[in-house]
Amino acid sequence: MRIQLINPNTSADMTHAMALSAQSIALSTTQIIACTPEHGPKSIECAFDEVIASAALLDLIEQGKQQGVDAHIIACFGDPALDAARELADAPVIGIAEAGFQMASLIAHRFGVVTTLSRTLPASEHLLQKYGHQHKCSGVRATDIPVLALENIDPAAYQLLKQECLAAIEQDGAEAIVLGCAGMSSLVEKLSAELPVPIIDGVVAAVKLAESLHQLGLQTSKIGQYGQRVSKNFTGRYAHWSL
Ligand code: 2AL
Repeated sequence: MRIQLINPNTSADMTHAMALSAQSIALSTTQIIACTPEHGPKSIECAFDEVIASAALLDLIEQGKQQGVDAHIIACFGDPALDAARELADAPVIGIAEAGFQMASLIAHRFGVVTTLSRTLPASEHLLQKYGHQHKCSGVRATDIPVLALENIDPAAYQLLKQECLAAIEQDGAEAIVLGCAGMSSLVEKLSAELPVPIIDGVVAAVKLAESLHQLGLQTSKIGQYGQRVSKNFTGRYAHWSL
């Protein structure tokens, strides 16, 4: 199968790192098509970044659809534009936050989330509520490590991340940890070796969910919320979206 792995920020280095994680876990018959938008924020760390990134992200979903990919992954922990992408796509669209929560809830009574900036805490809490996972979550913790500082992470920042994971386990009662950023994907092995609970990276969780859905022949439901978007004219730079 072919999985389109979209990094919605414009950092090509981050795309490369997550593509390596995805390919390392994927079946030999799975091809990962990693893509980076040309226009948009270098990293996504607030609601403004998400909204600006979403337009280019939807262009990439359309591109993947034209290429006939079998699944799309939105590899940013805010799951930006996930519902809109599902309206657009026929193949499954998986957000890494939802994938991480789903996987964690299967193997732990309660899971913690450890993410980047404190200002993103309400957004993560909001997603937990939206997906109905808030009762399974022991809490969301921030490290205040900026997304781009996760690339070639320095030892002090790594220790901070590990300390927050430990605090989630020891103080909040987390029995598994969901990593709250696609940029943490390359750290999952090291953290798993050093911490006493399962550590879940949403990128590889999404790859495995995509492969399962594909093998089961399951597509996005086109009845109801994720049905074809409403037909209308779009103007100006969005004229290509006219239906
Ligand atoms: C992210 C992420 O996964 N990619 C990005 O640009 N920002 N998440 C986050 N919590 O800041």
